[in-house]
Amino acid sequence: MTETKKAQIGVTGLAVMGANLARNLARNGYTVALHNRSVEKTDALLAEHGSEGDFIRTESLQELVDSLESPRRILVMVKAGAPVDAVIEQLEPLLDEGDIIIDGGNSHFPDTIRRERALAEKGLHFVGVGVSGGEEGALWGPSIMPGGSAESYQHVGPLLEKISAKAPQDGAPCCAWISTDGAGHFVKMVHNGIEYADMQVIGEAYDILRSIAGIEPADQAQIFAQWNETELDSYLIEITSKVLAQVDAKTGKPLVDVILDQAGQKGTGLWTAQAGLALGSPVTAIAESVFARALSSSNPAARQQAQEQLPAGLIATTGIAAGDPEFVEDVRRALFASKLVAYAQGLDLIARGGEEYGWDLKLDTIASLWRAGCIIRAELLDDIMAAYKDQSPVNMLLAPQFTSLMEELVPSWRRVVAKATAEGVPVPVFASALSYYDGLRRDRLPAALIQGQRDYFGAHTYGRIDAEGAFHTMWSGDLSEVNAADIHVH
Ligand code: NBP
Repeated sequence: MTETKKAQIGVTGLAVMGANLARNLARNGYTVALHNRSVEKTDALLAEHGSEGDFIRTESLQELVDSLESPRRILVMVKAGAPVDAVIEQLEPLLDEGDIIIDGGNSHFPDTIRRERALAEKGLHFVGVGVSGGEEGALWGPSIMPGGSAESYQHVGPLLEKISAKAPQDGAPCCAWISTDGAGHFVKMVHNGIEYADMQVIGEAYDILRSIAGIEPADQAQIFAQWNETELDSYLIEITSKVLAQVDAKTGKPLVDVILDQAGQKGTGLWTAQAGLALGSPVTAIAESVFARALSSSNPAARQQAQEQLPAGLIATTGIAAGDPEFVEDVRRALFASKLVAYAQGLDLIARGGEEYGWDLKLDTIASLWRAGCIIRAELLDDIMAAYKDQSPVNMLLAPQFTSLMEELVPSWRRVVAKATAEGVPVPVFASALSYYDGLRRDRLPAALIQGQRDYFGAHTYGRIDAEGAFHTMWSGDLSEVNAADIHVH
């Protein structure tokens, strides 16, 4: 009797992402067992793409498990949240010690930490994998950020690396083990947070060019295409040029003018901002970009009334001639500087996350994984990778390649933020990123005053510049009185 052929990996959840990852695995020579809660998706995939590779059709999770070689590798691509727990609960009793469940969805990292612990107690591996690149990436090569135990990576790493994007610079796979349990999903979450900020700064540049320099979308499409030849070279700048060039078939207007200006979100930007708040990592550019989407969409009635009722109070400034190339260059530099801040903040959050959750994270490796396949892929990532490879800057902006760049960018950045503010064009990320930059480099921050206020109303104590320890002042109503009653608390 001949043994039935076993699959090297199983995929359950065959919506867009699962189906494309399954096809990618099969195209790369793996035998892939297919499963979906409702069998229609499995059959549709086989009908359309069954000839692309070696697939095994299964109708139940038991059949899926039985079709796999040992240790079993099962990629779960169902909707993030409760469905992942539901699938794990059904799979767990069917599996043997050492088998591996891979969650390739956008799960929240605390859930991944919880699931990994629970399954490890039962002798099963759980690998939370961040996958970026959308539908196309999943099919042709996404950026992959796997967490989980080092041991489980030995079993899943080769497959994931094989199907991942390859960096055009050196052909390296955009997949490498990040660290234990939720590290992969944490890094993917921050990737998405940076993506929010990157998209918002591009949006702000577009708005400034349109409102202040009077440049229409078709001409801006050319400008963004040119910018894509500079250090701004990135996927998001490239698609911006294409979006701005698009004409609406129905009205003949630029498509961007007929799209409702209310941005949606699915939650990973929110999670990044929440993590920044929880870990005390100032991801202001990311948080502002999440809020900018909320401002655009959460209360249309308030926006409508504000347009009619709130005074603009514009300030007269030197005029900008239509299409002024110097101003356009200022905007390009302001965009680049703001984008650098978004990356610096995101990487700072990743470093803080590593400290908090005990992950040994390599920022140069993480930057290298984003060079292809994912939405934030950009030329800039080569410099970021180099910055963290050669040294360990306490902040990305303090790596020599970026400090020297700032020399050239900052005056433009200040001019653009000042001009936009005077003209009433909202620039939440340009402006907050600049404030973050100034906050970092400021010799004395008003935090001293805040500490005084906190000690006044709550005896929270403060540190002194000239002595160690915590101090409390016996605050007097008489402001001229010397505070001789300072107490050194500990
Ligand atoms: P969806 O997030 O739309 O999920 C649909 C799949 O989940 C279907 O296969 C569905 O089965 C299955 N499912 C649900 Br819903 N509840 C289930 C349950 N209780 N038990 C078993 N299966 C269940 O699919 P997607 O857009 O392919 O995304 C998959 C994951 O990848 C998500 O976490 C997503 O956030 C992430 N992701 C998506 C993208 C993207 O560009 N779309 C990019 C990166 C990551 P059914 O067919 O029987 O209803």
